Amino acid sequence: MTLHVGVIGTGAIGEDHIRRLTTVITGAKVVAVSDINMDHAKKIAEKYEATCYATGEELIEAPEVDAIVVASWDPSHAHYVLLAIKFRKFVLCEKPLATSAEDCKKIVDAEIAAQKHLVQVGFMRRFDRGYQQLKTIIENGKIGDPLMLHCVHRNPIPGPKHTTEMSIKNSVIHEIDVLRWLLGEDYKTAQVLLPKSSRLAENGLRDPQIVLLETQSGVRIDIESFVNCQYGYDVQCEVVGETGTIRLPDPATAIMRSQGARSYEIFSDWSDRFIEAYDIEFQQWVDAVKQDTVKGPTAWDGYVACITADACTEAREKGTIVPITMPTCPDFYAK
Ligand code: NAD
Ligand code: ISE
Repeated sequence: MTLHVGVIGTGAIGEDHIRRLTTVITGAKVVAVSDINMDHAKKIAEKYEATCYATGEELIEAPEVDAIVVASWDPSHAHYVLLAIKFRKFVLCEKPLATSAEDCKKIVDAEIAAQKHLVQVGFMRRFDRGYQQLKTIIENGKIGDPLMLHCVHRNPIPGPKHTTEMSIKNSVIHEIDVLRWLLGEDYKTAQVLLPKSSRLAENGLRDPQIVLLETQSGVRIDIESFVNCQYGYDVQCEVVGETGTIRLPDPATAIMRSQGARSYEIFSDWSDRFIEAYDIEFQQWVDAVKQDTVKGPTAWDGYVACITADACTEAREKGTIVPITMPTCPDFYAK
C-alpha cells in the first residue's frame, strides 16, 4: 500500500520534503498540497501531480489524504495538528510543535483523548548519524558521566521576520530537544546571556545570544545562538565527560589545499547539513505510519521543548536564572 501524504506549507522546507517524499522515500506519494500562497502551491502541485487545496483544513479532511506533513509557519502548527488529531490522521509537524506551551498541552491532551499516537515532531537531529554516535558513546560509558556540553548553532542570516525570541523558539529548540534526548534527562534551570550585539543584526534583534541550561542531575550546557554569522551554517556540539570528550563530527566534505591555504566547504543552510537526517526521519515515519503507529519524537517531546524555550524567554527578559518545572510525563508517553 502506498501512503498518500498531504503537505501543508510549500515554502523552503515544505517543497524540500515534497521532493524527498517523491524521489527519495519509498512507499509514499504526495497527493495533496496547500499553502496560503496559492500561486506557489499550484506550481508545486502541478510539478508533483498533486491536488492543490485552497486551505489546510480542506486538505486534512480530504478522504484521499492518509497522513499529513505540516511545514507552514510556526504559529500555524497547533491548529493543523489539532485538526489532524480530530480526524484521527497521522501528522508529522515541523518544529516547533506550537509557539506556546499552552498550545502544546492542548495537543498532548487531544492525543491522549484520542488514545492513539498520531503526532511526530520534526526534531530531525535525533536521526543524524553524528548525534547518534554521541549517544551510543555516552550510553556505553566510554567517557564516563557527561559533565558539560558546549554547543554552537549558527545561521548565516536570519529569516525575514526573525525575532529575538525566535532565536530560541525556532532555532535553539533543536538543541533543547536533541540534548535532552542525548542525556536522557530534563532541564532544571535556564539562563540567557546577551553579548554585544552584531551590527549586522537588524530591527532590534539581539544576536548572538548564549543559552545556559542545567539538567536535573547538574550537567551544565552552553549554547551559542548566532543567526547572523554570515559565513555559513554551523552546528557544533562537544560533550565533556569524566574520562574523555566527544565532539559532533563536521559533515564529511573534501579538504582542499590551494593558494597557500587548506580549506573545506561549510554548508550554507540546514537543508544540506541535515539532508541524511531528514531522509531517515521521513522513511522511518512512512514505514511506521503504514504499521498504524509513529515512533519518532512525540507531542510530549514537543511540549517539554516548548516549556524549556518559554523558560529561556523569561530568563532573557528578566535577566535572571529561571527554574524549570516539568510536569509529570503521562503513562501514555512513558517509554
Ligand atoms: P517558509 O517561509 O519558506 O515557508 C513557509 C510556508 O508556509 C510559506 O510558503 C507560507 O506561505 C506558508 N504558510 C504560512 N502560514 C500558513 C498557513 N496558515 N497555512 C498554510 N500555509 C502557510 O519557511 P520554512 O523555512 O519552509 O519553514 C517552515 C516550517 O518548517 C517552520 O515551522 C520552520 O520552523 C520549520 N523548519 C524546520 C527545519 C528543520 O531543520 N527541521 C528547517 C527549516 C524550517
Ligand atoms: C530553521 O527553522 C531550522 O529548523 C533549522 O534547522 C535551524 O538551524 C534554523 O535556525 C531554523 O531557523
